[in-house]
Amino acid sequence: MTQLYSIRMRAEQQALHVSGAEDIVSAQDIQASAISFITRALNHAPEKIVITMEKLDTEPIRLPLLPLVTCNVKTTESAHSAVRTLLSSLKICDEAVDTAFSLIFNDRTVAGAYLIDADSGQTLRLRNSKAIVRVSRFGLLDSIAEELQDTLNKHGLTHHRVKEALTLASKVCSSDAVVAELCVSDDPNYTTGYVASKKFGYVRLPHIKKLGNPQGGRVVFLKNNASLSIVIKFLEKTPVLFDTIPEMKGVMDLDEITGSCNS
Ligand code: PML
Ligand code: MG
Repeated sequence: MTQLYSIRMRAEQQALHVSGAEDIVSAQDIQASAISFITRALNHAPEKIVITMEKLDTEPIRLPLLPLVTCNVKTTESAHSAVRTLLSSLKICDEAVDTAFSLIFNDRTVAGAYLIDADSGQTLRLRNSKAIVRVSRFGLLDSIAEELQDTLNKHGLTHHRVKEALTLASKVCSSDAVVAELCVSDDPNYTTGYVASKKFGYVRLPHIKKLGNPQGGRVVFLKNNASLSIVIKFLEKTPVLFDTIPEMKGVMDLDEITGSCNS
C-alpha cells in the first residue's frame, strides 16, 4: 500500500473560519497539496492558517460519488419550498426542517454541521451543547480528480466549491445513519446550496439565499436509532476515497427529480 496522508487546511480571520480544504494524498504529493492550500488560504488575507498533515493508519474505504443534478428554481422562495419538498419526501418531519432553517439562517457561523433527529426534529446534543460534526478525511482518487473537474466544467460548474461540496456530501450520505444533508454556503457571494441524500443524490439549489447574505451552514438529518458517537466517528475519522465519476443530469424540474426516484 502507498502511504497516504490526510491533509487539511483551515484559515481564520478574527477567530472566524474564512477558508478550508481537505484531501487524501500520497507522500509524494503532500508538498504540492500544501502549497496549493496555502495559496488558497492567502486569497482570504487570513490572520491564521492551520495545515494538518496526518499519516493514515487504515486504508481508505473506496466509494462512489453521489449523482449530481441542479434543480430548476428561480427564486429564494421556490428554492426553500424545494428544500421542504425534498426533505419531506425523505420522511424528515416538518419540525426537523424548521429547526434546520433556523440553525442555518442566523448570525452564528460554526465550522461544522449540526445534527438533527429526522423523526423528532430534536437538535442532537453532546456534553450539554449542540453536537457539531466536522466532516473530514475524504478525497478524490488521483485518477478521477481531473476528469471530475472536466465533467463539471462541461456543465458550467467551474467553481472549486462544487467539487468539494459534492465530495463532502457523498461521504456524509454514505453513512447508514444519515437520511440527508442540507447546506447553505456562508459566503455572501455564493447563493447556491444543496440537499444531498442517497435517494435523490446531490441536488443543487440555486438562489437558496439572497446575494450579500452572510448566513449559512450545514445540517445532517439522522435516523432515529442512530448512535451519535458512531456517526461522528465515521464522519470525522474514517478515511474515504471517491473513485468514480458520478452521473450528471444537468438542470431538472423538482417534480422530475422527485418523480424519477419514486417510480
Ligand atoms: C460551500 O463550500 O460554501 C458550500 C457550497 C455548496 C454548494 C456548492 C454547489 O454549487 O454545488
Ligand atoms: Mg486527491
